[in-house]
Amino acid sequence: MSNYDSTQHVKGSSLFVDDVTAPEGLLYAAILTSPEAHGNILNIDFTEAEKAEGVKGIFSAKDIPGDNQIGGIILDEPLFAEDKVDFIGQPVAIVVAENQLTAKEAVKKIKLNIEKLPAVFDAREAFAKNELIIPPRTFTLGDVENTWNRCDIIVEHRVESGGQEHLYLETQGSLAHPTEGGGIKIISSTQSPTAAQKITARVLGLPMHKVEVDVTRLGGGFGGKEDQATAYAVMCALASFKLKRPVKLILSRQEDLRITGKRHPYSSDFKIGLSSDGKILAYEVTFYQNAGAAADLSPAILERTLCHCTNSYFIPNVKATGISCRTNLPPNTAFRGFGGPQGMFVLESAIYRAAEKMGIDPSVIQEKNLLNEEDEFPYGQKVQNCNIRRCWNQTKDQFIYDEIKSKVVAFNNSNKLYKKGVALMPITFGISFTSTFLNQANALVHVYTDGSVSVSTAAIEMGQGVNEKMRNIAASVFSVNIDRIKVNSTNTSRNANTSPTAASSGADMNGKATEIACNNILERLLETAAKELKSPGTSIKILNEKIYVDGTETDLTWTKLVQAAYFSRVNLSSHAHYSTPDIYFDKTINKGKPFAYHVFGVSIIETTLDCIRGTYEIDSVKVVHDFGKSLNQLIDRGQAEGAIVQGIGWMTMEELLYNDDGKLLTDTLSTYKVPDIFFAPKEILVHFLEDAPNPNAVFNSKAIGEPPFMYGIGSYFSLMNAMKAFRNNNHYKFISPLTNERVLVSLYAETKE
Ligand code: MTE
Ligand code: QUE
Ligand code: MOS
Repeated sequence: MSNYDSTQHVKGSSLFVDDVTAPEGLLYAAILTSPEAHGNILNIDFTEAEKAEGVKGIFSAKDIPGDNQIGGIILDEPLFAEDKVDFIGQPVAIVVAENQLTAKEAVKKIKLNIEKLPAVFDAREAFAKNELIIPPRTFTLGDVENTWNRCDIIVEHRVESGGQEHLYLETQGSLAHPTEGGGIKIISSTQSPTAAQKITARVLGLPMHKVEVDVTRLGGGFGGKEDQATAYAVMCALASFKLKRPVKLILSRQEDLRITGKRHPYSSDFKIGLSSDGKILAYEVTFYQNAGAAADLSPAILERTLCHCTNSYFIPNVKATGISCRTNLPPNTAFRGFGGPQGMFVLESAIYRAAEKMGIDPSVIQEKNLLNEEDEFPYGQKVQNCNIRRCWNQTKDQFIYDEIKSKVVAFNNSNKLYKKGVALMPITFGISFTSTFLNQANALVHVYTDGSVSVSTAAIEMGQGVNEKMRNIAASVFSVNIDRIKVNSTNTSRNANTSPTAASSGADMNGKATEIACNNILERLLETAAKELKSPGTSIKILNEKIYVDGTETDLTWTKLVQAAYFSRVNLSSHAHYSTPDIYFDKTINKGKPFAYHVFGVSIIETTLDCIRGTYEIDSVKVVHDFGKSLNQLIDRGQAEGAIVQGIGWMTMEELLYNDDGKLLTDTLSTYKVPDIFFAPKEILVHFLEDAPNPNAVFNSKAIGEPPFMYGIGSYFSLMNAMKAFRNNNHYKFISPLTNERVLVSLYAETKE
């Protein structure tokens, strides 16, 4: 059961940014950030800080040789605040000193004089003030307006979902040092080395070839280091460039919690219309996305919310509007699911509410409206190789849903103060970046003369096991022992113009590029073998490091063949590029075929509620998931289990609280709680859907990183059902996270409805 890195991880010898052996003359940086959510900078006085012993330099907006601009999609985010601040935690300057403590102490000596301005923290309030990141976008299918009069049941409601802290174990950080000729090398904990390279070049006024970014691995990213790692890489690079010394910057946990953006909170309104037999005829929804103070990836995240707002269902008439609202919070960013979970939660709430009104189980509506082959999504794509009904039926059969259900009913009939709930949650998630140009990757493969193989790709290892998957692929193409395959760090000099490792497509696309590069070399090796063995190339096969002619083993082995190829001056290296075929998306009409394929699955979640205390347990999560033909079952199972627990955390216990000034109150791990081993489901059963090869990804596999996160949404409705069993005549509001406190208050609150 060994993953590539597990031995090193267990020994503590894996290198994260802060573990890299300190280069000679290393200096340490600390950040001065805004204490106010909104205001004008009247004056900054560095005098006292500059005088402190050990301080080597202080850098702010005025010291930037190029552009003070780190925006990715929209150019709206300065590296350092210039004359105004827009959120608490916004970087204003960095102090660089002989050691970290000196740098941090000197930061406290800077006098920052800010004139406070009124601040906005609520998305709807920002919308009312027309504070938008981009103009609203609407996806439509059919015609909702002319459908309402045909509906037997119509329900409308508001839905709130909260933010979420990424809580990667390794905080944001970077180490930069000058290279000869005025260049910079950066070691960064980033999912997007190319973004770090490009934006460093922009801020320093350098060509991109003078900036090299290297990433060995991340102690977790979860989307939080897709856009937001860049700032720290650039800060280190700037200081290093100015001082001609290596500079390191590592955020403390509390700084990281306070400064960095999170999953976007959404506030949404829905209206859903159904026929009396439970067919969804029309769905209208408006999403108010709390973007924070700058765009970051918000427009792309909103786009995915709109794409996934109908989840696993076919709805013939849809009108979905997304509004990205600018508030005075740290810019919110990518987080596993990338806006998809927020979209799906609203529709599941709508189905729940409709079922309540109809007096039926939500699963009746869910099942009736599941996608069928060639059904159209609001973004114009038709679903193909649709496995959602297979997953649904198998989940219900395999885990005997009817029995689970009747046991829950029996338990609730015989218990007054404990109640159980159960819910089904189907998921459908599109794979590919909706920005089509990002769907490309490249790989560089070398076979060395001793038969060992080195693979370099754009894929960042962040714990998701992508390196092991690349080894699986290379070992499989060459048919050699996996120990021969080494995966290198991701480096912008070996792999250029790379997309972030995101959208669950890292293993998919870089795996394809690796496969192509390995096949290029294999083809040349087979030619060499043909010459050596004086047989036609078509008769030759490599199997488990031995060379066969027409099925007969020869004396030639993998190592001998590689050496023969070298002495014949055959190229033993290949650089390959892959771009996902046949996808496009027209953002002017919001139609196209944005996704290479979809991932499907269904979960059953059982919960038990203590109706005196409002506390609860997640009893079990039972899943049938479509992994395609899994590249690595152990990794994929781990991804599913981790995502499920993270999704449950988002829906139930993870709560970000702020004071009236916009200061984060839950800025320690004693106040921001994530699921631990005690809270995690007592049982997680993940069944691999059989016979589901996916022709649209490497080795018939499917992406796994994000989709299972959304199974966690089922925990919310499972708990709602348990609450309903306690007090039936109540319409609970749709507000997540459903913390113990919120459950308790809801169980005993007066309702007006
Ligand atoms: N798993 C671990 N252990 N750590 C992570 O940071 N990130 C998730 C997912 N699984 C993450 C993870 C996210 S947000 C994405 S997009 C994918 O991994 C990225 O990797 P992949 O594209 O190779 O699946
Ligand atoms: C899913 C994603 C991303 C995405 C679209 C998805 C993502 C990402 C971008 C992106 C980045 C830079 C751009 C842009 C889009 O889009 O991670 O237009 O300039 O970075 O569907 O995960
Ligand atoms: Mo994942 S949110 O696409 O990094």
